[in-house]
Amino acid sequence: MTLDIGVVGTGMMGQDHVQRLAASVPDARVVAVSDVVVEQAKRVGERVGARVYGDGHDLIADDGVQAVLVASPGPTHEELTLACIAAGKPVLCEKPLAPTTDACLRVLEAEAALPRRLVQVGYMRRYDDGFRALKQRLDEGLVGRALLLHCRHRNASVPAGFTSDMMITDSVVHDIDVTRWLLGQEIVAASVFKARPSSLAPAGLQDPQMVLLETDQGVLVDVESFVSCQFGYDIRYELVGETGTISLGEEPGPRIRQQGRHHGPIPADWRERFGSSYERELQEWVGGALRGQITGPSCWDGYAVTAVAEAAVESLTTGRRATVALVDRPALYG
Ligand code: ISE
Repeated sequence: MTLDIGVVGTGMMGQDHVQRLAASVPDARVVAVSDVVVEQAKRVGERVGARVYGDGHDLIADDGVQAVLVASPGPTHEELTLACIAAGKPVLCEKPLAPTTDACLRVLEAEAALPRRLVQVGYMRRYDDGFRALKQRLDEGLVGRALLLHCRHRNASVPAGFTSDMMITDSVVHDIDVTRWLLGQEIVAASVFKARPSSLAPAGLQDPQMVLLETDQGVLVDVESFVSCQFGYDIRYELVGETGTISLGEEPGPRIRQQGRHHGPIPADWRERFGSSYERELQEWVGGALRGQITGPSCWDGYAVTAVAEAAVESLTTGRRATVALVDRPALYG
């Protein structure tokens, strides 16, 4: 069986997904693409023989499209995901589910009225071998109960227009998702601390930031968000349990010892670091959509992550600890 997919948005991530679906997901076929920049959609569509639209809603309405991947900018996610729900089509929505909790709640309410899930949110770190091994060891009780989680999230640089809020809403959202998934706990408060800004950060960017998250079971999580680190894409975790620690990402690639030195590669960006996670995310999503069972990050996860990010942005603005209050979890999300 093959899943005929329409991809909305052919910018950097949309192009990446189209290429990956074509190259690495045998059960998928990209049959349509859309972008407000139609010329770009045409260029991307031509490579895979897909129909081309200038409006994502027309793509969703196309009877030949069985499932939709939304990779357009965040503010468009709510209306496009709602349109997929109304059309009864499975949708993989790139992060965030939507930029505000109110918008996420509207999507959540629409999906929660259905008998089964249609929406998956693109938090791809859950598909990474290292993150999965970390979770498995923790769940097996290897280091006892989790007490602390240290996360480092460093980008070499960011594009023009990247703001201090986006260091949370675009970057730290991944660490928020990993925290909730890894620990199986909700985050109840966020506090953001401003470090001395790097002289190499774009003017006006509060970079780096330290984000402190508190979970409902008292685990403390610190996230270093540093998006002008210059040297590469550097993602590291250390989980501190009662009897030991589990760490991840210290040596992301092969380590070479030669001529009195040791060195190794550092990924340039997340597409390189998480390439195999994106691949597995797409493979599992396509398999799930064909079986009618979507199991990846849910609308609930998308909503909870945005709610925590909103609290963290509030803390960045006010300088005070901000609490997170979630609505009751609908039955659809277990
Ligand atoms: C980027 O938009 C992503 O989603 C990456 O996964 C993240 O690590 C990076 O910091 C963001 O800018």
